[in-house]
Amino acid sequence: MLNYQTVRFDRAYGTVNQLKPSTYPEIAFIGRSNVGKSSLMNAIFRRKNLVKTSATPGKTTSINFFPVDKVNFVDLPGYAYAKRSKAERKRIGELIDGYFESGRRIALTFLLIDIRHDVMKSDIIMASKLMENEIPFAIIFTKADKLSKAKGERQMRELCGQLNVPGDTVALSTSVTKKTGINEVRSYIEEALRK
Ligand SMILES: Nc1nc2c(ncn2[C@@H]2O[C@H](COP(=O)(O)OP(=O)(O)O)[C@@H](O)[C@H]2O)c(=O)[nH]1
Ligand SMILES: [Mg+2]
Repeated sequence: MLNYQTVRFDRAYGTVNQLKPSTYPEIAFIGRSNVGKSSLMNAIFRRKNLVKTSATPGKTTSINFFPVDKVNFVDLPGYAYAKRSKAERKRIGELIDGYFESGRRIALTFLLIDIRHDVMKSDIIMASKLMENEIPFAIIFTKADKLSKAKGERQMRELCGQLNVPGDTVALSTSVTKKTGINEVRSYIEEALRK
């Protein structure tokens, strides 16, 4: 079992060239701006605000590494944030693509999707890039507290269909406010690291 008490912030990378080759397997978190990546990482770590969260989207514009024992947790910048300049969107797109295309030791990527909303084109593109690059990934539906259990389960099936991912893709749902689904995410991380 990973000892999450050892978690710390290592460093932020603003360009793909700065990335050093993977020393440890990586667990990556990707999704739209404001979907809940940083909040989920804090919940997994049992930390309040180690990973900076924000009510306003578009805050993370770098790739941030958080080592836990001999595993690196990676907070990626959010995509699809309309209020960024065209140049900034391009830089972030290149950063995300570069991370997934540079042959790193990615043990698992969590693609986060807000359980309340239809997926966006950018989510479908992201899922297809993960598949293209043969990156192991699972879906996490965030903000599950916003829907009833039955509605949430229907929505998970519906959104997996919209994403065009294989039928056996693992999909979990989480709520950081109600602390549900977090243990399942931790277990799935352990499973992925054993492979
Ligand atoms: N209700 C609810 N709000 C959440 C949840 N996860 C994140 N949020 C809120 O969503 C906003 C964006 O979260 P953040 O973690 O910064 O998203 P990021 O941009 O993907 O890193 C913040 O206001 C969070 O408090 C959740 O499970 N339930
Ligand atoms: Mg964030």
